[in-house]
Amino acid sequence: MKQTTHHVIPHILERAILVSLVTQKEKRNEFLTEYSLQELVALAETAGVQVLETMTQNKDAKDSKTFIGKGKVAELKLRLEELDGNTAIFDQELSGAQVRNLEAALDVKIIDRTQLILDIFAQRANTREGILQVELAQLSYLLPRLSGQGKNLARLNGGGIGARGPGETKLEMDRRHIRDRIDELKQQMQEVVRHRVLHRERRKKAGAFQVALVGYTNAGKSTILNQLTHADVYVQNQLFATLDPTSRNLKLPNGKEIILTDTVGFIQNLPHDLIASFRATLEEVLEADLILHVVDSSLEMHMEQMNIVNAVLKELGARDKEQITLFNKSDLCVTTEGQMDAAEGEFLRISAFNEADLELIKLAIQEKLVSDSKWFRIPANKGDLIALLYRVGEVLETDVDGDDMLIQVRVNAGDYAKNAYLLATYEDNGQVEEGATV
Ligand SMILES: Nc1nc2c(ncn2[C@@H]2O[C@H](COP(=O)(O)OP(=O)(O)OP(=O)(O)O)[C@@H](O)[C@H]2O)c(=O)[nH]1
Ligand SMILES: [Mg+2]
Repeated sequence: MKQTTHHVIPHILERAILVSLVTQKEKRNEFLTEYSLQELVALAETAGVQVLETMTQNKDAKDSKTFIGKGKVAELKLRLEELDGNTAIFDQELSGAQVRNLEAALDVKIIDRTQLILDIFAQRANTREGILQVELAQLSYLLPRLSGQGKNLARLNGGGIGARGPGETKLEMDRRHIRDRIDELKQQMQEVVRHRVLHRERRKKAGAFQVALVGYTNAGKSTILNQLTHADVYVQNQLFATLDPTSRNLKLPNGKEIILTDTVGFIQNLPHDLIASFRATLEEVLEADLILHVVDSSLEMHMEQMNIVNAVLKELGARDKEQITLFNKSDLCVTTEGQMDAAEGEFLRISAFNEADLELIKLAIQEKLVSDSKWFRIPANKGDLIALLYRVGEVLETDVDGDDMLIQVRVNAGDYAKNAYLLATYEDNGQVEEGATV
């Protein structure tokens, strides 16, 4: 049991004991559940909660009424009284009935991991899209947890977690109102999504190579974006510093520009309602030509984090994207060969604060960009095809060979397919001389 601060800190709403239940099933992955509880402490602190102590129960299965067992509920009640706690935060998702039963037994505010994460997102949201997405996720989470028709949400009126966020005034509504609000939010989201899709299509039309920074929260994604593009994205040693995607142009050593996008971080047990609500944002990842998977290699847990990120990518349908793994924060640790074996495909060992490493990242992107392209050999009498090549993709390099023009293009698959009958015969595979390559 971890003892932490017991004196009352003014201005802090929640003084909480954090509770985790390890069932037989989860026991197989003890390392992960232990780490999950540590992460819950970090999440709670990020949300502005004073963490009093943590508590774990090992049990065959969860209790359908109170989640943890009767004896553990009594122990928790005692500790909350002793430490003057007013909140219990559970590391796993609770049902509506479990929340009500625990509230009745303990007479404190009951929060679960999902609610805590949603609360942090609510605090961070500052774009219209982000705000809509968070409210949608919060209400979708809340709806099935309300009991009976017209049950009011009095327990949410005290402020703090569960009551914060864009929808806080709206939360005093019954189910029907919540349902109406969800519909309304979905409609507003459609408008935002339409904008985003338009924007994305414009970028795609422009033929730009798109690279997404993806990874576990706090891995260093925003730092890398800032370092590479001199953007000023918020960087903080905390979970979920970034919520909205930010895109910036990045010039590669060969002079070509690509678009680099920073995205929201992942975490284990990322709430399902959140993934669903954030689909529009996460689709940035699906649009990318290349994923830079940022890993905080200074953490003991980094392999597990990598696997979690890959699992979420799979869920999003982005598993087959080309990936370069960036083992970041190398300045803090010695990375072993064994650690690198787990990376899928290519990897680089870097520190976001090392100039030479930043160059390596740019070169690695450049290499992907070039390997993604085709060469065409256009005879002098087919000059009209050159204009077409500029339309079906991004021209990377041109050269002259006798009367022929050699053109390297990163083609947009769709545009190229439509024109393949004109262009395919002019594809030039491997006949390019040295010096003509980038
Ligand atoms: N020592 C060291 N610290 C780093 C490095 N890269 C990032 N950091 C630190 O790690 C912390 C998190 O960095 P962010 O860039 O905010 O991480 P992120 O992946 O964007 O995190 P979220 O937006 O919360 O998902 C900050 O305190 C950074 O200064 C690195 O290479 N070395
Ligand atoms: Mg970030």
